[in-house]
Amino acid sequence: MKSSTCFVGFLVLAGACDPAGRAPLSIDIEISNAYIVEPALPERTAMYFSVANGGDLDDELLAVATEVATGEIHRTVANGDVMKMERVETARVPAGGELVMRPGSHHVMLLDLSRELRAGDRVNAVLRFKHAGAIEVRAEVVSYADLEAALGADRRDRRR
Ligand SMILES: [Cu+2]
Repeated sequence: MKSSTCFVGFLVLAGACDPAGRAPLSIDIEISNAYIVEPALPERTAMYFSVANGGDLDDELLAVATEVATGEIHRTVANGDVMKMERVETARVPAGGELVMRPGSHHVMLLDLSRELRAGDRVNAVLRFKHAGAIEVRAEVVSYADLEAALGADRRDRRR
């Protein structure tokens, strides 16, 4: 009897957001710095965010959907001297680590935008993870210069 009660409790913890991260196999995914660049071309742009994994399980970002476009997960790779981007199926978020999207690295391409986006707009998005499931975020549309400033400032803040 006692062990079955524990087992149920464990399952609940495994699916919960436990900031203390003490439960076995806890899942603790936190999204920050969600930005979309004000599009230079009318039909496409890039989205960036950071995913911190405070849990015990490696997780994977599987898909990104927004109210203005479906997202493709991309990464930028060096091909000799040429930087090019390629689509990837998933992006890994290691346990105790983070996935930081930024220009020149991982990003989400938003293709075939359904409406015009201006700096200051907010866009609802759903990020889908292998273990954490669906997480809703609200991304702010910013100019490219403001994106660099926001990510640069955040990087300084994170130095310990
Ligand atoms: Cu891309």
